[in-house]
Amino acid sequence: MIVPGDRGRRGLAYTLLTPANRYMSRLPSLPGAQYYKLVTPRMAPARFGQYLVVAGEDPVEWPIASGFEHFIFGLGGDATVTVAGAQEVDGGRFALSEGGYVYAGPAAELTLALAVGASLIMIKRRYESWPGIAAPGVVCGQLDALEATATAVPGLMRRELLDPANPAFDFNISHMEFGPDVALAQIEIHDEEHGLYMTSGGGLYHLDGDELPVIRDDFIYMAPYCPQGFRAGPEGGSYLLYKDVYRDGF
Ligand code: UGY
Ligand code: MN
Repeated sequence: MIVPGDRGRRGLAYTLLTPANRYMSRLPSLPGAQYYKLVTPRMAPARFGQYLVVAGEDPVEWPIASGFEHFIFGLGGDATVTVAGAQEVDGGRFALSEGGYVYAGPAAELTLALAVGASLIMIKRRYESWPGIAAPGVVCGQLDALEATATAVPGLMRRELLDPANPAFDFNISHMEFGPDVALAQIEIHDEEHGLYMTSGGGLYHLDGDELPVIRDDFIYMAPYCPQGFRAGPEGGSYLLYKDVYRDGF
């Protein structure tokens, strides 16, 4: 029987969470907002949290204490991230609208202000240090302003929101952009985990032997070693991809 939410799946190595499967959670700091946990470390073995936050009928201000690194990506509407002590832009105030993003390292104290109509993705992770390398500070940017670079697959471009050449980062965020019917070159099986948010179009995702249709606003968690592949549909597709990097898996 077809019911809302029938595309959602929980496999041994992945979850597919569609908008129809989401079920709202609450946080004391976000009265009236919609707060969805897309994945957290309770979904073993995930080592990060990824959340969808949608403002409610009133603006909210959310003070976030230091101790974790955060990545915030604007999906729509207006939000402001203030990082205490960060002077990179306008005294540490970063305006976030669609496609805007902020990374703040584990020492940062943030305040996230959501205007009515704002929606965003947040990623939270305990920073994994590496000897001789200082933790990153603050990075901000705009997806459209980043150069899209070609990959070995014709028709597949990617934009890197955090510098993939900088080993201070223990994760990267890439925007993967597939032309019509373009596919990843292989079924990948690797140690790194993924949080994937579809930003446009759709296609067929191969996840641990299952072939599942995915569309905009779907979320996928892929555990380490989850076999994975993607072929975009006739309109192409794109997704925002979290991947842990530069650490040895312990
Ligand atoms: O970089 C990656 O691991 C990427 N190719 N994986 C993915 O898109 N599922
Ligand atoms: Mn991968």
